[in-house]
Amino acid sequence: MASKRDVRNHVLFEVATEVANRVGGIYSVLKSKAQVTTAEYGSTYTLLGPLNRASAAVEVEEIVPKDPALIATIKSMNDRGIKTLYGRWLIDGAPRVLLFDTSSGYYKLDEWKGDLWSTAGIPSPPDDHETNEAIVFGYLIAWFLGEYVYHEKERAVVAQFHEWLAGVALPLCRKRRIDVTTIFTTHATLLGRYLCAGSVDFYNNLQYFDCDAEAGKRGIYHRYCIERGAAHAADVFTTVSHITAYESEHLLKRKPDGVLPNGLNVKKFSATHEFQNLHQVNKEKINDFVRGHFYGHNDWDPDKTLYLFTAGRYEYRNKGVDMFIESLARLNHRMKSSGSDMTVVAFIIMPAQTTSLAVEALKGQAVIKSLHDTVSSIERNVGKKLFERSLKWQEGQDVPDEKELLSAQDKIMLRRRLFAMKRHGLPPIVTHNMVNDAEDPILNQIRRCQLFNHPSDRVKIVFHPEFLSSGNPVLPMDYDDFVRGTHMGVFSSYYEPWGYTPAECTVMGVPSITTNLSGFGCYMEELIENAQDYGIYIVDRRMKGVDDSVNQLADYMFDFTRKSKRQRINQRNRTERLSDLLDWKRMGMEYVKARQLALRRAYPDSFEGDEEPGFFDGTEMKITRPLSAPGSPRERSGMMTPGDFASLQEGREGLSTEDYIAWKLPEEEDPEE
Ligand code: U2F
Ligand code: UDP
Ligand code: G6P
Repeated sequence: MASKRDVRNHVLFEVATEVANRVGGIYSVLKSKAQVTTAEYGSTYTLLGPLNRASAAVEVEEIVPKDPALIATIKSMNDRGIKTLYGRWLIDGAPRVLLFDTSSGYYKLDEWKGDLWSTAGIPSPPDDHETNEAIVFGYLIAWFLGEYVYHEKERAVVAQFHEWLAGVALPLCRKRRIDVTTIFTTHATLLGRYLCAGSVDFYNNLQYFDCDAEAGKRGIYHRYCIERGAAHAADVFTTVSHITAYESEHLLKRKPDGVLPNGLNVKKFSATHEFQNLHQVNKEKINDFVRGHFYGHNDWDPDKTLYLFTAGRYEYRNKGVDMFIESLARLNHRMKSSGSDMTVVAFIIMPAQTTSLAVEALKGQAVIKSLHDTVSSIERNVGKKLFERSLKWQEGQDVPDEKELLSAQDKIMLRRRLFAMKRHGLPPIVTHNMVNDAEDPILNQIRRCQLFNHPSDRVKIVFHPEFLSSGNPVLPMDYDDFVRGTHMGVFSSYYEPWGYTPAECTVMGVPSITTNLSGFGCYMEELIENAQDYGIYIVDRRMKGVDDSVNQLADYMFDFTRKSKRQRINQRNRTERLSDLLDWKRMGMEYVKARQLALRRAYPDSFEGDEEPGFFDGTEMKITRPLSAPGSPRERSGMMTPGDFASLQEGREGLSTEDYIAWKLPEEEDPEE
């Protein structure tokens, strides 16, 4: 390999299938990270992805490239029939994107499949569309990179690939000795996801799985080969959390070089308590929904009601919905037997197959709206009458009698509304008509646990089998606003490489419960002493038996119901204060280190004399408990989660990016109650 390339002024490409195209969590990663990466690289950063015309039309604005090497490369590919779109992704940071129309590369599919088999030993069955897409995309990327470094001879090129779907190019770069340095970042492993969704004791058996056989049994052997090939062919291999690093070591047979945790683009309000106000405003909107949904049963005090929720893609076991419902049943029992005057409404937001909104759910909102309209109209009539009577009042007369203010007609109208609120059955669990009501795992678990929204239940359940949107007539709120209005998010995942949902709660100042099997949970547990004080609760699903974990979750929720309003407000302040920890301004540091390591591995001569960056040496600061005085971070060293992977949060020396500020615990604290 040439070693003369300029490593300081290198060019960066990031390759993924979710560039300007939302599918899952990788889109969240790329989009939220864009701002810090463009701040660092400017025009030398380009995201490469497949072209999805529908979403590109909305998210991308076409522009003309300026980099001569890029112009020459695109032209050469266009001349051979490959269609591309170069533009700016219309998000914060406005990064440059180059999207490849994979359909224009299908004329070479058979040739490429043959080549993949002969050069990398990776088979590909004929009828797997997703894999075919991955192959065409991978070959287009390898083609692009090969041409690009032919035209760009001065600067070094770093290419970072996310997930197996973008990984086919990695073995090709290696085989063809393309003069780029590569990073492969996996956000989950295929086998991990499949094995966990079944009923295996995953974490205790990680060392023992016969990966080839397990992949074969599930019909994903060829995909597994791509994933494993990508992990081995990359100069630097990383994952999003220590727990996934451990998993990758055993399932992909390469120990990751480091961990690149996921950050968020934290938006600060100018008034620090603004997020508390937003909680109140959005909680009112949830109150409105609840009044409608539970019409005829609103016998509890909205001020003594707590909103808990879980949300995500419908992965019943992986996302821990089984455990959440079971714990809610135990919580219900404990609240009843302790005579609690609180009510918990637990929301489950997970898209499932539905046919339409349920009539009963629509009716609930309509009934309450009519009641509201009628009461407003009566209010106006009464006000008008009271004003008229008062105008005519003379000294010596009685003040107007309230009984005369309500007309017979008003009374009839009100009576009608009250009768419309009578209901024979219990308030529904689910807001939609389900395609598979009888077999739906969530509904069956609710049935098994007998959480039927009975008046005596202190825990009520609402299952909303669709992602939230402000255009929905039943619960008209966007997801972010909904989260702000709740009191706590519960994500009791069994398989969760990172888990954006609890991180999003944190930056919005909403406490959350996760597990020590989620990347985010482990990360926070490592970083913060007494995470609970900051509103980060972590259920032990690793060392405890299932029953004990369920009880621990129920305990956390029960303790939460016993907090006073003042305590909840305090806790939200502390939670929100952690948001800087999750900002890409800090998290992005790990990406910087991974790129440095990749350059060092490909061009060792350029780093002669420099000291190795203290990449993975395992020392880490911990955030202390929230005290009135500013906490002094505790020096600690040693292992993190299983697998002996140290954190990349070290080795700040020698890194030029001033932008990635060191994180500091904010100084002032609320006094403890
Ligand atoms: C992880 O979440 P993802 O957003 O990557 O999850 P999905 O988009 O559902 O994709 C998961 C994997 O499953 C595969 C797909 C991915 O490798 O190729 N797959 C498939 O093979 N067939 C299908 O029909 C659908 C999916 C992770 F789980 C989160 O915890 C992280 O927060 C997130 C970001 O790092 O990455
Ligand atoms: N989400 C959403 N609308 C909803 C519920 C969830 O957009 O109604 C988003 C949520 O904000 C988060 C993502 O879905 O960004 C789930 O990401 P996570 O990392 O928790 O899980 P993944 O899907 O990546 O496994
Ligand atoms: C925010 C608002 C307060 C409100 C409180 C309710 O802090 O600023 O005005 O009283 O939320 O908190 P709760 O936990 O009861 O929803």
